Amino acid sequence: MPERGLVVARHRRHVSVEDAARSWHRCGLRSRRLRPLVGDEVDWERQADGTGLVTGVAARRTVLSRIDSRGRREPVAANLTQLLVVAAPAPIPDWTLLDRYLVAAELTPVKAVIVFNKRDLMSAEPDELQDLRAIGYPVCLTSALHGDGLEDVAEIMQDERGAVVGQSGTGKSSLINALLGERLQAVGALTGKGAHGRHTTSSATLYRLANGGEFIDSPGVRNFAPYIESIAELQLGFRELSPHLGRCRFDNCRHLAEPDCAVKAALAEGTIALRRYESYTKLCDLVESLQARQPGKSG
Ligand SMILES: Nc1nc2c(ncn2[C@@H]2O[C@H](COP(=O)(O)OP(=O)(O)OP(=O)(O)O)[C@@H](O)[C@H]2O)c(=O)[nH]1
Ligand SMILES: [Mg+2]
Ligand SMILES: [Zn+2]
Repeated sequence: MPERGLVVARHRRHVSVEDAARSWHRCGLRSRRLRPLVGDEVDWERQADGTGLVTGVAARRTVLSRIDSRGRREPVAANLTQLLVVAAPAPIPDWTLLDRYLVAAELTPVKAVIVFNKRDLMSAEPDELQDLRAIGYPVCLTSALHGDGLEDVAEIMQDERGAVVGQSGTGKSSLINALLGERLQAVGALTGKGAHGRHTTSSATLYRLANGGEFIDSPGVRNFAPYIESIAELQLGFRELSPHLGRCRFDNCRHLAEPDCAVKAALAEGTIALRRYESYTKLCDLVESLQARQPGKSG
């Protein structure tokens, strides 16, 4: 009889599946067409040799995708509800990259939370964060170094399934370690004594908070470049554009140089932050260059 389980780690040729009693099982895949991701709910069967076999993957509520080396969409995690986007005063924030993660969150769709780490190095809150707060993104100020603000992060993760992402050097690993040390329990630790060890080679692993919060972590998830399919998608990724979409003279307005553009009008009025708009135009260029790499795709 198949059982329902949760994929908690993905390895090259097998996955680790958590059963209803929260034990982990090393599972092979019945067919090559099955591509379970961490966060997937799967049907699996116990085998005589003590391993398991995944026989089916349930429909996904969300799929977080990154761009692979050839510019194509590569799914990295399933059924997330939240993206924790980490930035810091140092290294100098790449706000366009941060916006790119926010776009990914809007499109997946999952909630986005901005974690501004290294607050011990911050003299005043940057205007960019104010602009993001103004359009409704929660911002947590933390110092992984001093353990400040971690409770806020844990609280915001309650009953969510997230991923910690962001620019290199912002302190994601430090934050994860601080959270794991204080409030989180590595799911893998439950079966550390088990037959298949601690999954140190996994490409992605699920960790669980005491408060029910979960997050998926792997080096490949933390620094990924989110996939954005088209300019149309990109527009939907900037939430402050939504009241203005459909009000431009041209239906296919990209809000760049077109006349009678409602977005440009809002920008002139100050309703849309210039920095966010500049991010939008930079990401337009990026999406167009990605499309140029994939003949046959347009839009
Ligand atoms: N001052 C200060 N330094 C911090 C803080 N958090 C992390 N750091 C330091 O920032 C550097 C980078 O931290 P990491 O945790 O490795 O950053 P990361 O985001 O995991 O970096 P990548 O793995 O390259 O993506 C390290 O030298 C940390 O000690 C903090 O809250 N305050
Ligand atoms: Mg790291
Ligand atoms: Zn327009």
